[in-house]
Amino acid sequence: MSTPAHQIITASPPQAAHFIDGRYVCATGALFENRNPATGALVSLVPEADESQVDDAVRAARRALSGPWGRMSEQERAALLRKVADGIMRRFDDFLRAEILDTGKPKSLAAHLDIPRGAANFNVFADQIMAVATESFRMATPNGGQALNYAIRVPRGVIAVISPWNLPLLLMTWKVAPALACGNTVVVKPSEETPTTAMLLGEVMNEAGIPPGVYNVVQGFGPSSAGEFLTRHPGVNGITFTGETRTGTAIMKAAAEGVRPVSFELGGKNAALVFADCDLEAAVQGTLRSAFANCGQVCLGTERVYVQRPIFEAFVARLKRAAEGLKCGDPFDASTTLGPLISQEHRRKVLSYYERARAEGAEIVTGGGIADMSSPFASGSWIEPTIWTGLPEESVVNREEIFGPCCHIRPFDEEDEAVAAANDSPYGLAAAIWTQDVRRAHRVASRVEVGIAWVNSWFLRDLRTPFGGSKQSGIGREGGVHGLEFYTELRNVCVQL
Ligand code: NAD
Ligand code: 6OD
Repeated sequence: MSTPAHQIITASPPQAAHFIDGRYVCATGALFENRNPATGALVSLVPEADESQVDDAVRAARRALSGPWGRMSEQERAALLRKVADGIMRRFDDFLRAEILDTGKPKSLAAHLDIPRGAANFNVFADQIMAVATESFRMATPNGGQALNYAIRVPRGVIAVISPWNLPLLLMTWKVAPALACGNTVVVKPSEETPTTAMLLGEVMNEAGIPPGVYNVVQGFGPSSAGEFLTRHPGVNGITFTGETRTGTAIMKAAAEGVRPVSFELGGKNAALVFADCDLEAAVQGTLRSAFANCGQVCLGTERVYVQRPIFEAFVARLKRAAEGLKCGDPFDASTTLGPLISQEHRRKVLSYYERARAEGAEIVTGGGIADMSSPFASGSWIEPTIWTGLPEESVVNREEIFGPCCHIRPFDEEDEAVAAANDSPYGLAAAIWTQDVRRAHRVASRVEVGIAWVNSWFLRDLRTPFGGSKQSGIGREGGVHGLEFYTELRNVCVQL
């Protein structure tokens, strides 16, 4: 790749950059601010990719398809992916620090979830690709002979990966790892809120021996910026996206040009169904995590809790006490359990729902406002964990995804009523079912309209299982072998014997 005059190219990562064709590229054009949500302090000035840089990245990815990468066996690719996983673990502290500064999430969460999962994603898809089998059929031919049909899986080509800010490394590598395992090349557009770990991964890719152009990163925003330039680029063969349902609609329109396939993990308005026969303390602790982990910014999180009437009062009282025990504070302090929201803008959105809940007549069990923080956190986007009761099902707060540390709890009497309420949503991502009755657990799990039903647990992940959403929560399933449908194409070979 020649170096245009407006670009500075380096081998090791600066504070923020694109990663194109195996090198860091810092454009001297438009820059945007990346701020630490815990303090409001500037983390880095990030270059915003223009159309020509996105084009550079896509071209690099296309060239790499016909280079050494395109000729590698599954074994060779799997071995490289394991080295990437090792590289993430070797640089654990760098990734951890970057993720905490970009998101404000507590170290206790990032160190146990985000960074280890970043590495695990590469190991699991290295395993999976070694176990892929395809079908074959022997047939009689009209001339009395025989033919053998067998299918092979071929990479789709250049995959655009558009990722969100809530679990940046985890969700980006969840797409990059299967894409690479299947032999594709990628151009990643991380969220503008969290540009750093995708960039750091470039150096790990180089150290692991992933050929230049296989993994590329362009920084920027969505509409009229890097995200849109990438999804509209005719050199992209498929788009995998995690984010809001509304954004998915825009990306699907871009994908229609050129009839490109999409794989979408979108929003949710997830329900927990807590039956009177549950282990109450387990249900309370599970709901505490599902409603408030990552400051409520988990797509699988619970925002609607349905509790059977005999235990309603006890459940509300216990969840209130547990929520009030969450500790806001320095994200780098191991005892901190609640970080800030991702940005002031997102806080304004979440607070508008807090206002709306009041206007719609909610009883505020706890929270409802901004968390009071002292220096240096006073300028961060902190917010109180909030629990409501008493809202009608059709209230806006009970229907729209808020993506903050809040939930509404409503009593129910009969199982059918709880299932109907849980299913009364345009979304269908996840549900958590709390009961000790095995028959009820299986029955309800088969009736809730979601991609993932957890029984007596939440966000317990086996990466070999299908992951995705029903209704407006997604298109397709990834995880295990299920992503093969998106990341590869089946080619039938018919051999006259
Ligand atoms: P978002 O949709 O605003 O942004 C996600 C990404 O899309 C960002 O990189 C953004 O720059 C990019 N983007 C925005 N508009 C675009 C466009 N027109 N063209 C191309 N790219 C565009 O989502 P977010 O705010 O980053 O994340 C929160 C949302 O993501 C929530 O709705 C949450 O439920 C959802 N989410 C879903 C899952 C899942 O697995 N289902 C996982 C995590 C987050
Ligand atoms: O665990 C995963 O693989 C996954 N995609 C989780 C999504 C979490 C949403 O915020």
